[in-house]
Amino acid sequence: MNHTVYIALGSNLGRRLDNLRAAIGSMSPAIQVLRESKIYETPPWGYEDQPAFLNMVVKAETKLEPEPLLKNLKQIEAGMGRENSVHWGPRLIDLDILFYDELVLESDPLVIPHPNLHERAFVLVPLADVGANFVHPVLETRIDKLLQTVDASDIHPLPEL
Ligand code: PH2
Ligand code: MG
Ligand code: MG
Repeated sequence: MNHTVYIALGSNLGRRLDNLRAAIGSMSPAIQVLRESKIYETPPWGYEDQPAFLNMVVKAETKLEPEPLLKNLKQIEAGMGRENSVHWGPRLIDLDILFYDELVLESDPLVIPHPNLHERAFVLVPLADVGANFVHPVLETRIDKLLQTVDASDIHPLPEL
């Protein structure tokens, strides 16, 4: 049984673009990336005294259940040298599960949909590239509609290479 998942990627340390690419390349063969958003440079949110991020979102298909999927993403973060970082602080790579089908889950290591994603332009802008008509299963609102409620004026796509 295949599940559709949306995964957010972020990096604001080191070679940020390489970090995003390496993380996608390191995903388990059980995670099949279907679509990649554009890559955006975004001002730091939450804790502002840190470098700008690159953010993107991928849409993927996987047979992995949520916990093994999270485990694979955490392994990639650790393998790329991410240290246990300050809450909302700088990181080499951050991989967050945004949605897992229409699942609503509130377990200890894992909350799906990702909390507060609807308030974050750095998530909604790339998410709309790959899932504009996906309906947030808790808010019951389409992603493109949620995007209209945030200020995305400082979220800029990187020029295509
Ligand atoms: N991630 C955070 C905290 N703040 N700001 C931006 N622009 N992009 C992020 O990915 C980000 C953030 C915690 O994961
Ligand atoms: Mg995050
Ligand atoms: Mg995270």
